[in-house]
Amino acid sequence: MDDRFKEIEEIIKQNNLFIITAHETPDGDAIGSECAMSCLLKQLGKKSIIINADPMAYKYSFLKEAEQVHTLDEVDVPENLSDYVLLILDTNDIKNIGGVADIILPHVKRCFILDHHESDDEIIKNNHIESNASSTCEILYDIITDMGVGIDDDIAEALFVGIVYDTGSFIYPKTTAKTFNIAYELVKKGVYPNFIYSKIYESNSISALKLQSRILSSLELFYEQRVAVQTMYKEDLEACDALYEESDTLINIPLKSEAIKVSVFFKENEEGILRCSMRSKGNIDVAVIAVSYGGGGHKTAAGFKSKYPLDIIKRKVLERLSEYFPS
Ligand SMILES: [Mn+2]
Repeated sequence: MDDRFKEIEEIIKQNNLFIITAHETPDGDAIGSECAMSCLLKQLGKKSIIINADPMAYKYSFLKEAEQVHTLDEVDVPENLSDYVLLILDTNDIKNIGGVADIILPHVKRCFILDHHESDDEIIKNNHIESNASSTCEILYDIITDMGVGIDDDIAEALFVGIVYDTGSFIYPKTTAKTFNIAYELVKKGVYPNFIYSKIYESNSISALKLQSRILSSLELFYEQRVAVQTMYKEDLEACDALYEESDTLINIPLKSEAIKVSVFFKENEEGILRCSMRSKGNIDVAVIAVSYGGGGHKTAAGFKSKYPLDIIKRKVLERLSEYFPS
């Protein structure tokens, strides 16, 4: 048994009822780790429910365990919440779990976070956070194997989805030899990478294609074409008949240009709530900006929910970035 996993493994062994959740607008790593965790608990004879604040993107519905993924507004939240342990995956920021923070978290007997984002010491001490891991699924692979539970087809596919998604198909900075080693083990178990690729990257709707065209046309360039800003209003979603979660990879497009060092995406959801997402290349730390507005993330990928209207927050973020681009 690996000492690093002592606490999470004891929590799993000593309890029987679990609610699994992850961050809002759950991505491939959030869904993959939730599904794999659900399979792990099932194999150990435990009962669990996956409950998220936001709906899952359709593209993940091929995962067998995805039928266990529920949203807060369509699930019957158990009445005996004080008998449940809440496992929070792929975020260590409680603000990021949406309504689960108000409706479930205050009433459960215990909460435990399993994550790979940067965090403060207090949270790291009481939970399991490995900020050098490529993905939550990478950590979960170690836990599942450490617990001696077999990696079946459903677990293998779920973990592979999370790793592929969070490493940008094995190219982002936290991709290591270990990441490839886990992928190798999962492929040996029968995961077919091209099948996963087609499910994640070639299964978008026509609405998503129209949304991409519309959002790309909102592109503005600043600081001698080194900072890209894209904007999405809720009216854009309506006009394309698209879902908010279908916009999640559009922020990566500007970074394909060599000159672009920072990509900023201001996006309103269907309710008009404005979020700012940022991605950077090189030595530009966008997490610092996100944290100062109550958000979080990594050095090269971070975001926050804006309390300000678009024109004001856009000016503030561009001002913050000016230190990297002196004129
Ligand atoms: Mn992740």
